[in-house]
Amino acid sequence: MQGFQALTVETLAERLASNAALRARIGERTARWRVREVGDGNLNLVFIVEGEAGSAVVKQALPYVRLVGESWPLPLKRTFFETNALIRQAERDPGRTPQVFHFDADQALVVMEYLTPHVILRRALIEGRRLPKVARDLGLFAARTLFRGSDLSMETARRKADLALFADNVALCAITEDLVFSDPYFAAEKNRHTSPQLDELVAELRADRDLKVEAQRLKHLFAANAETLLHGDLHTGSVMVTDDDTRVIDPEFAFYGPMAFDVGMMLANFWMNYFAQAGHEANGDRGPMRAYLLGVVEEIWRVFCAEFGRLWRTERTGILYPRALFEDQGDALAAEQALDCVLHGVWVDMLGFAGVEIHRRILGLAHNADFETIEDPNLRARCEAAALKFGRHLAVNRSALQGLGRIAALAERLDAG
Ligand code: SR1
Ligand code: MG
Repeated sequence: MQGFQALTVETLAERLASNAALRARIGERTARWRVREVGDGNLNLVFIVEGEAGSAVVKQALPYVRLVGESWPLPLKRTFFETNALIRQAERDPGRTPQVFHFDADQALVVMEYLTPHVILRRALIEGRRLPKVARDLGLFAARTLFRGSDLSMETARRKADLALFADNVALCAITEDLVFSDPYFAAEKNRHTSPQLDELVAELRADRDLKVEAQRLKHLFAANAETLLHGDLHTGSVMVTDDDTRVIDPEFAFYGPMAFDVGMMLANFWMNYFAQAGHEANGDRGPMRAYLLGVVEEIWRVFCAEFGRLWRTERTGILYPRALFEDQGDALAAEQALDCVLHGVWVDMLGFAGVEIHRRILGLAHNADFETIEDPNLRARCEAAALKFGRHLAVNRSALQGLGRIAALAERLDAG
């Protein structure tokens, strides 16, 4: 076994040359491989490799957080979790993830399909691109992966084995536990809100008892409700798109947690992009884009509920809500009543998770380009302030919120200042 060594653009071809399957896929003449490092995420190296026969992406974990450096060690095993999650997601929603070609545990690397001409969804939204299929694709992805990874669907021994397998993803869960649920709400060392214009609002949020209690209740859910296999980091930087295709990438944070977490994080990132649009107005009128984004949120949720309901009626084969207690008793409405309860629980918690995700992207360590690419600091601060207030409303009032129409109206009011 060779000890771990980080790949470089110069060494990659030689290091992977002995793998016949990769040579067949990329090109036998490895000296002709063209290698670029394109990783712009917070954690890993990402190489695009193109050769005479084809192409691939090589993703390699580093033994530390790339964004911070060697002072923050991080287990290499995250590539194992990512690979296993990709395999399961491909079974549960075929065609929605990149195909995995090769995994090397010692070198913490996974080789997968190079998606081209895809771009990162977050970038496309910042540019004002309206993707016609993305809402439906993401709604279906969430419903299928969350339902099919749970006790609603899985055979219990396999589900418990998976629960144990992913339970070891402790370090990445700890990142979320700290960065999403705690750090934004006190003067944590890693925090860095970049707009001093927000100081007063930030102090208000950190003194907000109701908000802090809700954030901890959500953290409790995240840590203790091992409901299904989550993607774990389902933001718009984890999605690659063309007009016709949507692919979900990067599930290295995968673990068993509450269904509402993936849905909430996903919607939060569309809402943040909505609040950032005012900062990108210089590149053209963003009115239609704003309407599109609120429509995307509504469509994701509608498609998610419809598909979840379809799976509930046709694939409910796990230990939860057994048919013997519901359909087989001749009470046609019983299973529908139970479904409504489950979806209502996801709705309420999803709003809370969305609220804290919005806060952490402005107040915590890991920011997003939606706001960070707004050049005018005052304008950026105005966009961020509106998003922070929106996030607070979602997190604190989640049990009382009545539907996406009211939430869209609130977003429009805050956006208008
Ligand atoms: C230290 S890692 C910071 C963030 O990057 C990842 O994409 C996750 O969102 C994580 O919270
Ligand atoms: Mg990522």
